[in-house]
Amino acid sequence: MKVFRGLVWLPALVVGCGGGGSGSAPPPPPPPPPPVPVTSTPVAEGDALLFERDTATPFSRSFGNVVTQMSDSELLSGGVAAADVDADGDVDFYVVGGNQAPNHFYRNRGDGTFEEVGSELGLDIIHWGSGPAFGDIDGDGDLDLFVGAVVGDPHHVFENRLDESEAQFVDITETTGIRLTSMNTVSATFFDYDRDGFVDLFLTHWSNHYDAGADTETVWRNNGNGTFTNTSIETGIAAALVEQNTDWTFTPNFSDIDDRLSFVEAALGIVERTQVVEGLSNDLVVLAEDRLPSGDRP
Ligand SMILES: [Ca+2]
Ligand SMILES: [Ca+2]
Ligand SMILES: [Ca+2]
Ligand SMILES: [Ca+2]
Repeated sequence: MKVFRGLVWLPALVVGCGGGGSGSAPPPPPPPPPPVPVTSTPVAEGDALLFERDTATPFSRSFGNVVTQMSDSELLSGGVAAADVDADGDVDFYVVGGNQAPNHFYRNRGDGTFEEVGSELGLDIIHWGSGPAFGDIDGDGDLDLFVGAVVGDPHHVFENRLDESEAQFVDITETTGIRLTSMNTVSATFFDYDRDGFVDLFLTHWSNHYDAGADTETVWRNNGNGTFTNTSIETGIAAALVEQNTDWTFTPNFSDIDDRLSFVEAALGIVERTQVVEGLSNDLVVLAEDRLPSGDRP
């Protein structure tokens, strides 16, 4: 078993020096302290920083790949969502990618091993899948699933009915109202931006081209009845994205960066910029962005 050892970096210590006597000229500043050499320290077996490659975990995903050339968009296919989907106390994985083999669901047995049960759970779809995300869409306490896709392949929304008679996930895409014209849906995340108790869906559509005023299909408000409404324009997100005619968004994330209790922020990762967006009631407002000058944008 190969063991990857972490490196411990010792930060340089800067020691402040006082000085100066009353009534006399201040002494010259002390010379800078000699640099402390940066060293690496092997981490001992059993140390908390130790990571191991678990070769015993059956995570192999092999299939005959007949694709000889892939477009830039097809290269974006893939992704993993991790969550305790069956609520047994350990994290399971849903693995997406390529159209050569079904997506896989790896159920964590709790003993360090996993079993692939994608077919059993109804999640063994084949498509140019991407950006899976778990979220409790219907608020019944279990995690449902959104799976994106690229190059115009269909996305999917699954309701978790593991505790019901179906004992699997059920594809509810048609009834959700989520209709996408974007060719690429690269990644997704759930977040209750309007704080109505139901998680809303945020999608990123890398490489889609837009005209002014276009709908970017980014924000989907959960109506609480199994359907979603596209609120990309009314929230201001669409206007922020179409400014440069091309949607370069991927990896949407949310965090409360300023500890203001009634506000939340969304950071949309974009190739040449990161936006911080503030959510207030039904409105999303761009607070700040770190980006290249317009002349340097692609
Ligand atoms: Ca589990
Ligand atoms: Ca649910
Ligand atoms: Ca359910
Ligand atoms: Ca909501």
